Amino acid sequence: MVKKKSTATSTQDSHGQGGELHQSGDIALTTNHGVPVSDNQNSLRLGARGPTLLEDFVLREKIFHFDHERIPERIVHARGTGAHGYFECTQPIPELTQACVFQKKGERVPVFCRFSTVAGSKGSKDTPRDVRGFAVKFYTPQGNWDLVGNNMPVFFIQDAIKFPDLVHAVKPEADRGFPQAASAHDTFWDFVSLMPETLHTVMWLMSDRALPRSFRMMQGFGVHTFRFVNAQGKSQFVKFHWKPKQGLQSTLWDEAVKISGADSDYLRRDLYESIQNGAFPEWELGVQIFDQEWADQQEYDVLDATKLIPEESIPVKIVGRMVLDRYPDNFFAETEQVAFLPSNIIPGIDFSDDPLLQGRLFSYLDTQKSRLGTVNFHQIPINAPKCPFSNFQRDGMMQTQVPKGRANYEPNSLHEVGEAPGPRAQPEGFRTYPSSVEDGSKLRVRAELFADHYSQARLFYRSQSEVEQEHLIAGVVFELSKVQLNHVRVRVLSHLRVIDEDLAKQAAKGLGLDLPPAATPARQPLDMPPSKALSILGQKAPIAGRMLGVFLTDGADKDLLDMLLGSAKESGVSVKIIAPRVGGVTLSDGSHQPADEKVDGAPSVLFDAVALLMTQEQALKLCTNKAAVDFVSDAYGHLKAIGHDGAAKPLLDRAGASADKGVFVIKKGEDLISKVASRFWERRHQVDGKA
Ligand code: HDE
Repeated sequence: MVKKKSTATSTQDSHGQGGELHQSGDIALTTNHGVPVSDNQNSLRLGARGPTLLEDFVLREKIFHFDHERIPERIVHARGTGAHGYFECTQPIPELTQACVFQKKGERVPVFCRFSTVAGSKGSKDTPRDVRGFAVKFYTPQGNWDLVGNNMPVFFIQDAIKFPDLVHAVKPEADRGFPQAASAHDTFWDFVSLMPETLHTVMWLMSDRALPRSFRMMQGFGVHTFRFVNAQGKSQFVKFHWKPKQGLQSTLWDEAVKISGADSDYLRRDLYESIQNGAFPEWELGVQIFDQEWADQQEYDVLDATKLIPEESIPVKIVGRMVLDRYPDNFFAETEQVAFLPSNIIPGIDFSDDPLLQGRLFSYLDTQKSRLGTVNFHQIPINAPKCPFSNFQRDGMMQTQVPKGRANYEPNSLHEVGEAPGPRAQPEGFRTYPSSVEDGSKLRVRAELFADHYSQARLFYRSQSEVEQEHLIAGVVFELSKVQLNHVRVRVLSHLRVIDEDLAKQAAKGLGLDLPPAATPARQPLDMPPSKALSILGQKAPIAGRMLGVFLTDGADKDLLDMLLGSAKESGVSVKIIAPRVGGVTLSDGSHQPADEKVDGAPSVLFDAVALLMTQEQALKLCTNKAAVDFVSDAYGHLKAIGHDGAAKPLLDRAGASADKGVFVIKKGEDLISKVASRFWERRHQVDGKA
């Protein structure tokens, strides 16, 4: 049920002598050079059945342009989707930063935000087990600020020099070209097993965080420590957090696998549909602020991107909100061509010496040149600042600006003879914070505290709820079962022992392997107090923004359907109607109800909860329809709420879905809508073979 934009123009149809359709109308179709085209169906030939002529400039231009339509995909984060919106300051913080976006309550700047997977290529699926990119471009009056983060607050490696190795290891294996978009293979885990600094992020990767139900239901993190600088030149450190108003939600692994078959565009469709339906996704922007003195007292190094700062040690202060309210008009022009640069910062924000961040400052600028082909990529509308920009950089491929006059150098004295001298430096413009380094020697070494590879992996594991720990262990067992090199599995287990003995035991049990001796840590890990904020299940799960699948047959109770739809609307829950055939059904009162989907095309994995409204006769019929039975058995197996009208009982029985707190007869719409965001975890042992 998506609203469509339409632009009506008049079109006249006619048919050519070969029966082909010709459409003419009031908007002229032209060549790229503006020549009106009379026929967009036939190339120029010598006679109706003769050879095509080289002279046909219309054909040649069209094919020539088509041949070059693709640009290189991003080397990582190739698959993504984005949206426009705004950032609004809700809590001014001039005492912390002079950044213009944080000065005045209620002040807004436009943003463009792109979400992505990391490992897969552009045509891969939306729901692999993977980190997600969360990149935001703020178009501020002082230039573009890009906060290029992820949905996890830590990263695999500590030094940019290891990034090509990490990416090679996780991408499809070099000789065979697979697996696509998956970390469950030898080379990734080989790398992990030899690089214990990866383990903290690997814990996140094996957890529910790597299986987001929606881009709208993920947190975002700037990851690195940055600096804020205020108007007096005083600086403090800052970590950035995005907190979704829609709450956090993940899919189960079995769901993710099935979603990728049912809808490989699941997450981008979800973003598109929610924006088109006016349910604009929203996040709060929060900051953790600390100074050098505090940083010096910690057992970990704040410049190490494999470490987070628990919210319990430094609370997250909410300073603004981001709303995404407009889907791009054109995917290629905007989402594909957007170029994020961590080096895009504005006065009031500065970098820290995090060696990963420092490497990124080079990489992104460099990669845009090879992806977008020109140093002028900043002139593409999606990348151009929305404030005036001018300097003496000139020319280059695809230059679209037409500078006037001869001032293309500086200093110049052309103003003395009345000519335009061009732009001049601004003393109040961006100034790098004059931080000092303790040791001024040139060295290829890591700072000592970077050697603690296990404390925060342990912190993360121990901060998960029991259910989440089960998922994490299942993730490790699944991935290591796909690893074919036994010595790699064994080496990973030796690291898990250092993280948490029980985790290692369960993983070894799941793999059917003996526990090897524990790895020897470079630095003894510490026990940090568990952090509630790291668990998804410990947090609120709002129902607004969720999706209900209503499976109907002929004769379904019209009143119950109306109650469900009314209650869903009131609570901001969207609904898809599923029927045995897409033409829809005839309801109990004889009215016709169209369907959004046919049951075979919309399995229950696509919904947060389901309703079954049918007659007993139809329910019995559906017992021999595999798609209908799977619809119910998967909803049950995935621990979702299943509301029904009583008549669906034969189908529930056939699917093995017995009544429990989550499988119930609906009397009123709220009965089901209030449970749309819940999973019935106590049911898991009915379906996981452990009962
Ligand atoms: Fe990236 N990363 N990255 N990365 N990254 C890219 O830039 C790189 C890292 C992130 O939606 C590339 O335009 C290096 C951390 C996002 O367009 C490339 C290192 C974090 C996106 C690149 C890192 C990220 C990218 C590929 C280690 C979270 C997608 C295409 C030093 C804080 C942005 C491109 C979008 C994309 C390099 C590590 C996030 C090759 C060298 C840490 C969200 O430049």
